[in-house]
Parts: sequence; structure tokens; C-alpha cells
Amino acid sequence: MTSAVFVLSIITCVERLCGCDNIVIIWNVGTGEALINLDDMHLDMIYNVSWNRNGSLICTASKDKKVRVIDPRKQEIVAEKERAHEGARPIRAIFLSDGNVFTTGFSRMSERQLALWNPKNMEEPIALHEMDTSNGVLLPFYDPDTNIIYLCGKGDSSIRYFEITDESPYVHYLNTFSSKEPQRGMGFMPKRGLDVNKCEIARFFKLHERKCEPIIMTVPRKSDLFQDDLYPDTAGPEAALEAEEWFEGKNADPILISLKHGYIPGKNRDLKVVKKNILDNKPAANKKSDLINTPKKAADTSNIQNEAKLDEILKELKSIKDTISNQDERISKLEQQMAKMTV
Ligand SMILES: *[C@@H]1O[C@H](CO)[C@@H](O)[C@H](O)[C@H]1NC(C)=O
Ligand SMILES: CC(=O)N[C@H]1CO[C@H](CO)[C@@H](O)[C@@H]1O
Repeated sequence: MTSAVFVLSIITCVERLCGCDNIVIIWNVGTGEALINLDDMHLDMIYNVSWNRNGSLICTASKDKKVRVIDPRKQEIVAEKERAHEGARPIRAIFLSDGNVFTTGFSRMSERQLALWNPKNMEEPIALHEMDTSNGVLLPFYDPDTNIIYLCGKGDSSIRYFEITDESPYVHYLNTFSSKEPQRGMGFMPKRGLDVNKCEIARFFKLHERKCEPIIMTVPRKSDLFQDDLYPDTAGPEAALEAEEWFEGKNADPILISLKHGYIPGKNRDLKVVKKNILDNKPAANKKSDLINTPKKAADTSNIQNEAKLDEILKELKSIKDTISNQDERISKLEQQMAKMTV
């Protein structure tokens, strides 16, 4: 699971990878370093990993039927529930924005179940609902801004959605979106990808056998104005923390943005790669100080290094300029020749 980790990209520079080797690895994707390796916590395959809102914890659902809440920096399991769902079929667990954990799974009688847990006391669920009898694993997709969970059953042709509140029954059924063909898998668009002018509240990407179909959910509204009740501020593209800060122990909620005029991507949307500058370690970068041949303090040396780099860049710029003006000349000559030929 290396891609599509957008729903909870609180720390976009730190991403997770969980494969079939029962290991969770947290990467600094800016430098390609594996920061944390949780390799002795899971005894069986991991089905899903989810960050909490501020990046302090992750939760996992595993084939051993356990749901674990883990402090990844301390490499410690802070809470766990054995047999969160009794059935043998796969389970899923995601963090909600209030810190509770939502799970899907199966009962011993193969009924599909939803449950809500408080990590501070996982003995009993806050709520446990039985849905229906079917084989399809329920994939949860969560909108933290509105507290709506969309459940897409694998092999179902419908998406059911629920609102989570802090009053009984906690998980409230809202509606079902139905289509004809079954879904083999599903993807979920980040909120800032939605068309606010059409009152689009969710967009899914439904996987068929040979194609991928967008499913657009809208709320019918008469007005053309921005519907702020549909669009609370949502997680923007800027990371709330750098990977280093997170690794040092900081947590932070996502940086929110308004969707009022729709999301307009900024210019600098590339991932900032903070790989070390190899010039910094190259003795050759000290050319000038070698020439001057006087002992220098560290600060001076770095100034001189910078000057040397600047020199290099200026030289390069000049050579590029020369090349361009040469090319210009050639082109205008060629154009003249062409003109003569066509006459
Ligand atoms: C992060 O979330 C955890 C768990 O919900 C909470 O205990 C902690 O106070 C939060 N930290 C910050 C800095 O918001
Ligand atoms: C397969 C699956 O259910 N993956 C989910 C794991 O949790 C993230 C949230 O962190 C969801 O976005 C994935 O859909």
C-alpha cells in the first residue's frame, strides 16, 4: 500500500507502508529514509493502517482479528482489542477525527458489522451494529470535516453512508447510493478535488473489471451560492509538520483551508525533497580557499563555498546565454535560406 494515502495526509512527508510481511514502516518520503520499523507487533497480515488526526498514533487491523492502537515513535502498543469482530473474514480500522476508532468486520455468523471504539477503553465497543449477511469486505472511507463514513462493500453495487455523532446510536445510517454493476474496489477523492459549484460532497472511483468509473455524489440545492454548511474548512495541501519535527515528537492537526472558491492548486505543488546537497561535502567546492591558502573559520569557509557555487552558476548561465545566441543566429540564417528556397 504505497499510494493513495491521501485521506489522512496530516504529515505528508511521513508516509506509511504496510505490506504482507506483518511490518509497518514509516518513511520520510522527502529523503527516502525508513524512519521507524515496527516489525514485532503484528503476528499476522495487516489489513489496514490509519493515522489519527494529529499524527501521534496509528491504528491497525490485522488478520489475527486484533485492532491495535500504536504509538509509532515509542514503538509501543497503547491499546488493543482481541477479536474486535469475531468472524474470520477481514476487518478494517480507521481513526476518526475525535480520536475514536471505527471498524468493520464480520460476526461469527458472517453478518457484516460496524463498530466504534474508544482507545482509552477498548473492552467494550461504544456501538456495534449488524448490517446484513454478505461476503464483501466493507471498505470505510471517512470525511473528517462532516464526520460521514462511506462504506463500500467489495462486490456490492452500493455505497452506504453513515454519520458519526457523540449521541446514541453514535453511528447513524443516512442513505444508500445504488448502481447496477458491482464494485471490485474503490478509490476516494480528497475533499479539495470536489466541484463545490455543483454541491459535490464526495467522489469515488469505482473499479470494474476493465475500467474505472467516477461516481459523483451531490446534494441538490437551488442556490448558486457557496454552501458553507456542506463545506467546512478541509485539510489543505501543506504539511502541518516536517518529517524531522514529527520524528522529534511534535504532533499537529492538519492545516485547514476554505473551499469557498474551489481549491486552486498553488504553483509549488511538488514534494520538497530535502536530500543533502552533495556539493556541501565535496572538497573541490573549497577551490578558492585552497588558492588563497589561509586558514579560515567555519563561517568564512561556508561563505567562500557559496561564492564558489555562485561563480559556477554564473559561468553556467553565461555559457547557456552564449549557446542561445548562437542558436538564434543559426535559426535566422536557416530561415533566410528557407525563404530563398520557397521563393
Ligand atoms: C494529539 O492527539 C492525541 C490523541 O487524540 C491527544 O492526546 C494529544 O493531546 C494531541 N496532541 C496535540 C499536540 O494536539
Ligand atoms: C483497504 C482499506 O480499507 N484501506 C483504507 C485504510 O485506511 C485508510 C485511511 O488511513 C483508507 O484511506 C484506506 O481506504
